Amino acid sequence: MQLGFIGLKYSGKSTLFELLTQGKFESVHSGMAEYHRGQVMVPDERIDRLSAMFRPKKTTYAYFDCIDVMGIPASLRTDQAAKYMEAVRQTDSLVAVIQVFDGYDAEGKAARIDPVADLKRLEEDIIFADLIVADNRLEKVRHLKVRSAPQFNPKELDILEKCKAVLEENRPLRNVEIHDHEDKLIRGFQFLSKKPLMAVLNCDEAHYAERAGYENAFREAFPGIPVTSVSALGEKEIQELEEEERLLFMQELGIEEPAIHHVIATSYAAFGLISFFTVGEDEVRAWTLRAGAPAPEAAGTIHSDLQKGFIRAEVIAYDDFIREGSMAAAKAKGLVRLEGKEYPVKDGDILNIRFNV
Ligand SMILES: Nc1nc2c(ncn2[C@@H]2O[C@H](COP(=O)(O)OP(=O)(O)O)[C@@H](O)[C@H]2O)c(=O)[nH]1
Ligand SMILES: [Mg+2]
Repeated sequence: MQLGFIGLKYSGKSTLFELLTQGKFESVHSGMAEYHRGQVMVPDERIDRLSAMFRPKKTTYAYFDCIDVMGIPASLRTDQAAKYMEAVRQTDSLVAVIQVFDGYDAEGKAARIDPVADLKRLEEDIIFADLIVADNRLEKVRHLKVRSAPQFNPKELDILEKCKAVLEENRPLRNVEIHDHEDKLIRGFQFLSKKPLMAVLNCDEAHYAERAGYENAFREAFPGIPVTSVSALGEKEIQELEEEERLLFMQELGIEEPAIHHVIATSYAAFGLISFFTVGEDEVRAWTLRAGAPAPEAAGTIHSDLQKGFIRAEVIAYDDFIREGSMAAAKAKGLVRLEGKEYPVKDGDILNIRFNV
């Protein structure tokens, strides 16, 4: 799962990115764009608990790959911006970072704080970028049609025209019903407005105290876009402190839990994700999975061989396992089930995949 941070210039994308990746990231040059890529660990007390029980050689949390594009220009509607957007296009889901602190806006003027207006502007920009992609492809497809070229696919023409009509009405593709067979034809274009989106209101201390008001107004304007608030700079400044001091400062800033907790919780809801676990003496590990995905897909997350050779999954719910205290006790009570290819994996399932290669 890869997340792309988007937002107007100076909204605090890099500050939030550095906070969530704990400053561990690498620089990547791709075409004209430069971006930072890092991993955001998914904090999970269940993993801590399982790790304490199994005492494995290695404990691995689930993680997201995140990218933060450097030097996004003030206007996102230029050729230069299009190149930066290319990097974001490769990601699965988008995190919109919105400025809720006194500072400067993209044009260098004193910022006015208006999260609803900022997201509207951002949506318009990504819709505009998608329209350029759709138009370019439409031109080519129409050309193929005129020439009666064998590559011409009337279904592709249909779906592109449908997308273009939506975009021209200034609507994102996210909310449009697109069938799987249509989706296959346009997946390669990586439309930005089609990617799941969540928003993070990046507040300074004063505005953080009023976050409920901003969030409510935001939810009213964008009911389909999950939103949460952080105080990225404030939290980043206290990140280096010792635990005790950190808790004290957090209290002072009115921060009840670290940003990573509610950003991750919001992203799981926004992007329709769950976590499942694998356990053993070698490794206790959490994995992210699309909610509702069947067991073989979970197996494929671990390794493609496990999906190809999938036979069955041994499954026990985390709560059952903790209550019984050991796999042997759980098995004795019949709580470890054997599930087949159709089984939809649940959040907190502990899986052991049976497979042959
Ligand atoms: N007061 C305040 N300033 C912030 C906050 N977050 C970021 N900034 C400042 O705003 C400027 C732009 O932040 P940056 O993360 O580089 O924005 P980006 O252009 O979206 O990557 C920097 O000077 C940050 O220190 C915040 O929560 N409060
Ligand atoms: Mg930046």
